[in-house]
Amino acid sequence: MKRLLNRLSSGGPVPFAWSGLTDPRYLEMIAGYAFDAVLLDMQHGFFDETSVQNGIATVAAKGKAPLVRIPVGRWDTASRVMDFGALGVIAPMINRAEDAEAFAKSMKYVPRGERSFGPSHAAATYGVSVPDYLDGIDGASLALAMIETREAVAAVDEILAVDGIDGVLIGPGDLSISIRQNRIPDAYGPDSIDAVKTIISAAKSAGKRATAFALTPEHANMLAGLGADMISIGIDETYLEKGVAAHLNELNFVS
Ligand code: 3PY
Ligand code: MG
Repeated sequence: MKRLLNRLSSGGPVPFAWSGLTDPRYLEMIAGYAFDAVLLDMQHGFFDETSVQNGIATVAAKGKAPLVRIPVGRWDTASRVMDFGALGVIAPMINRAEDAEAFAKSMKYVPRGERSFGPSHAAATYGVSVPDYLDGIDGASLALAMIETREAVAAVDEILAVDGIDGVLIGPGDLSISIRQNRIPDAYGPDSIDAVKTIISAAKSAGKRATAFALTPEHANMLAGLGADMISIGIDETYLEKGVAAHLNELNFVS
């Protein structure tokens, strides 16, 4: 558990995978690539309570850190996926300090929070004793608040100031939708890039984690240049698309 958590806080930008597909063999393969963590998406992906439990076990068994994005406002699910062995939780649409406080409370044990006691399975997942799990988890697990609206950018300093919030995660699609008031996203486009820079520097000033979602390698490289600490790269559709296209492109009988 310590080794996986250390990898998440290692110096350079940490690359992680983003998946909404629940098939265990698929997750096993994704976790086999050079990602340090795999995020299982319960907001827009297909993960439900049973498949997220299995997915966490699959990712952890491959020696990678399981992260989970919960649905909006589901603090019960945040605690529950931690009990299943998640090492970090991403909460979407955190728009004000009160949202961040409720989220942080569900993630951390007393005295920092109100996470209810039930760590046996999480401890067993990593082969550590319950006291060791309790000693290590609050300081090292990641409670990441997604900043993806204009309102959230305005409140980012207060959100970052909440004890138990370990950092922010930029959702560039929704952020651009909120800033442009246009339902077609323009991730990292000209209208929202200043907000992205504001979020990253706010996290740096707070001494907390600046993390972000990137669909393309270009955006991931750009975020690394801006100093992001953890960057997701691609989603299931792009992983498959690139692989399938590479196969077909090499055939001399398919145009
Ligand atoms: C966004 O870009 O809005 C996200 O939530 C990333 O999945
Ligand atoms: Mg979003």
